[in-house]
Amino acid sequence: MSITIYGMPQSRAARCLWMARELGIEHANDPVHFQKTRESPALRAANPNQRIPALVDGGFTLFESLAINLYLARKYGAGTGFESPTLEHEALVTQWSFWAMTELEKPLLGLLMSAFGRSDGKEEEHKAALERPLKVLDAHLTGRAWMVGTQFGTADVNVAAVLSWAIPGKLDLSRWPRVAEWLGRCTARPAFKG
Ligand SMILES: N[C@@H](CCC(=O)N[C@@H](CS)C(=O)NCC(=O)O)C(=O)O
Repeated sequence: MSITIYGMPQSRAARCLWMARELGIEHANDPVHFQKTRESPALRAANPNQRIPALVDGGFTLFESLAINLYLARKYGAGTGFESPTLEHEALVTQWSFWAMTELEKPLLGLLMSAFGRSDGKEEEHKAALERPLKVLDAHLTGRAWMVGTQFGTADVNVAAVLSWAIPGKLDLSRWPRVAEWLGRCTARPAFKG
């Protein structure tokens, strides 16, 4: 069965490419540009929203970056730190993945766009919106190395993949030292850099 991840690496597809590399999955990348998503019939077949990323795994298609990562981990993570040993572990991985998308992504995107010269004039609003979730994350990471359980895993990839926009978005994380330190460890992984 062949696996293709649609989407240029400089997009949300990076999240799924990171996960695929962590899992050591053989995969192809069709680097559909985010400005040309409507020009790819193959992408449309995989994702009717015509957004990247999308996954094709044999005859199965899936969209939504973090849902793709949850699927890849569940399907290909057996015997690795990406396998959830219990229902509760899996539930926490899901919880933090949804949390990253709903609490972090939008304000981070605002800061990212601003750093790329496309400011919406709401930088202070975006920073204010991040205060509460970053405080929660900093408290969560107190006394623990990784998001869920004792090993680097799916929740780390999903949350760090979203939060990594803080780096190009020039968000100063020094007020949340455990977040900064954990994000540094996640983004130092060869599979992230790849
Ligand atoms: N929630 C989706 C968002 C996907 C998304 O908006 N992707 C952007 C690129 S990073 C895109 O495809 N933009 C082009 C478009 O909307 O036409 C996910 O995480 O997969």
